[in-house]
Amino acid sequence: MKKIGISSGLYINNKMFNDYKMTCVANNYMNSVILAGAVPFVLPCIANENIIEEQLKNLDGIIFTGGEDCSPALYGEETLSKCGRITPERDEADMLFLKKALELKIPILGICRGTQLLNVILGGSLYQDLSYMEEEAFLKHQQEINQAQPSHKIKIQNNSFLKSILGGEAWVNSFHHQSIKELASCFKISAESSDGVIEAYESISEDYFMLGVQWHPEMMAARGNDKMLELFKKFIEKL
Ligand SMILES: [Mn+2]
Repeated sequence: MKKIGISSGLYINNKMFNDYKMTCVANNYMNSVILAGAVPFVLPCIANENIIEEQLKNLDGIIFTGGEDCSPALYGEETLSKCGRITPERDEADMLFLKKALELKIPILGICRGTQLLNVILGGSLYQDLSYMEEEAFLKHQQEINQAQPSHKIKIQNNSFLKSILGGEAWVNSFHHQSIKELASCFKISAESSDGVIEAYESISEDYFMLGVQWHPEMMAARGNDKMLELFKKFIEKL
């Protein structure tokens, strides 16, 4: 069975030990990978290149998961007032994971923060809040309904890998207040929402398979959405 690494974050959820950080990642990622027929391995958020290299050597694919905002310094901007919480230690660990994954040519699936992070590390930038877009996004991208419930549509580009999975249009959920501004030159847009938000991209080069999605397919796939499960299955088939 294929082995999929799943990036994680560091969180404090113990009042007694308020500097007691725990490696955390939502179970939906693991459940989606298992439902798609592969084996998940949680990658602890540790910025140590040697450890990361040893971990990645054994993996067939990596999922960069959702989480906090990326540090705007990564794309050369000062932090604006509407930027959310940033976690430099996670940024640093994720950067090393990406560097090694590219060296080892391990295919990557980015989800939400993961998608934004790959874009900024590879030379792109973000709107620190959707309200900073030149023409402000009019859809509700921070939905307030059940996480498995889709809330807006995306239009998917012809000739994209994503189209071979989801077709020309799909309903997605949405839990992001930032979005891609400049797309890194190694990517092409795979999907956009009707208000001009880049909702998915994929790598141009066949040598490095990367697919980034701005929504959370794992929340939908783990709760019975077969179309979104197909996204994980097709990613895993490609490995
Ligand atoms: Mn959205």
